[in-house]
Amino acid sequence: MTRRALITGITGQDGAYLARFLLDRGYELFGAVRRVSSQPFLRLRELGIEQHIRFVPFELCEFGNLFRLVEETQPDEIYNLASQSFVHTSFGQPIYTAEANAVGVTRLLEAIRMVNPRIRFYQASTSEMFGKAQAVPQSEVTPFYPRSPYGVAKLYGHWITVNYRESYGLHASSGILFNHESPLRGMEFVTRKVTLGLARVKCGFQETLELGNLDVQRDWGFAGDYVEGMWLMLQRPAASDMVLATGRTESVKTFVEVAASAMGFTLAWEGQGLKMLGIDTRSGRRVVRIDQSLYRPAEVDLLVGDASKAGTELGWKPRVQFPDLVAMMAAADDRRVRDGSVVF
Ligand code: NDP
Ligand code: GDR
Repeated sequence: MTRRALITGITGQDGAYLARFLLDRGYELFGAVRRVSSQPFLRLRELGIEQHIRFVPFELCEFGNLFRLVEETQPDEIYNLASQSFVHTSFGQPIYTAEANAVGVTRLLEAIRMVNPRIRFYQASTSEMFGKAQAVPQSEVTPFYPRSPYGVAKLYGHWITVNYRESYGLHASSGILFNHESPLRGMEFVTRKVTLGLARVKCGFQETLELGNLDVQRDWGFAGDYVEGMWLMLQRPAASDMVLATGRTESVKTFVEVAASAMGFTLAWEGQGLKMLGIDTRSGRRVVRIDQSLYRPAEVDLLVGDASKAGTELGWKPRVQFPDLVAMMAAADDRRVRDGSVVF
């Protein structure tokens, strides 16, 4: 029998890759989309799958809407990828972030409990819950210490998922995913900002690339690998929580260096702290500058995940390695900027 899935946040990076993954496995797919005035379907169009998805109106902050959505679509599986996902914005919009990322999860779980408690549920939890990391590397048993309104709200989303599993027996899993990137990554996140910015600097459309804290370290994987892990979690007989990560951490500075090299720059650093500059030694151009306003009120300095539970129980492991990920993103933005294709 054809399985039916509902993805919230289908217009985002992970939504696009997960949609393609599920369509390839024969799923009937509903994409929950909120009304926005801009073009929300660019990623799905880039993957050539827009026409295979049935779109349904959706807003995480409206219980009635969520209830009707679950009742009308009657899915076997729900993947809750929708959220206010930008950490920096959460400092400026902490209350909305909590409404969407914390209480929004409860609304969806309540709707599932009322409509059909047999629906399997995936919650998009995050390594940001580890924040000021209490152990290195971080695994399912590492204590949480979030450092932003985003991380705090997601931690509520994580625990309410655990709570509905334990209280009502829902098949509800929380995937604690470390950063995962791709050519479809939003432009506000640092990896994509770097690859797009450098491509624009290279073509003369932008003077310099302005960045915040370059010393922070992240465990960066490829989004296409991570959506498979989400699906595998829902195929298990019993729900549980799992870390997905590569186990390798790199600084933002290293990401910039590898991306610059892939774009044909020869980057050297001059100066210290806020005065640091990234110079292209061939042309003498100042390619990278530091902008203090891009620093966060509280930072997450080091994340590196231990995904051995997912390896053992799901047989999951990431395929794309860090240098290949950077090269993939750099090549995509270099091409997009050169041929003037749609940039999102
Ligand atoms: P994106 O920012 O690319 O996508 C977020 C999605 O959420 C978009 O489809 C957006 O819709 C939707 N959305 C935001 N607010 C609402 C709302 N109030 N009601 C309905 N829909 C809303 O995120 P990613 O694809 O990168 O991430 C997917 C999920 O995984 C997110 O929850 C994120 O927090 C989490 N996560 C991501 C990681 C990563 O490294 N990518 C790591 C760990 C967790 P619209 O297009 O209308 O803006
Ligand atoms: P993150 O991703 O906060 O880890 O959240 P982001 O790419 O925004 O930041 C990573 C690190 O880079 C530093 N940084 C900058 N960040 C941005 N965006 N822009 C800059 O100019 C810049 N300069 C330095 C940041 O300070 C930060 O330390 C992502 C999101 O996808 C979340 O939804 C998800 O939960 C986590 O990853 C895991």
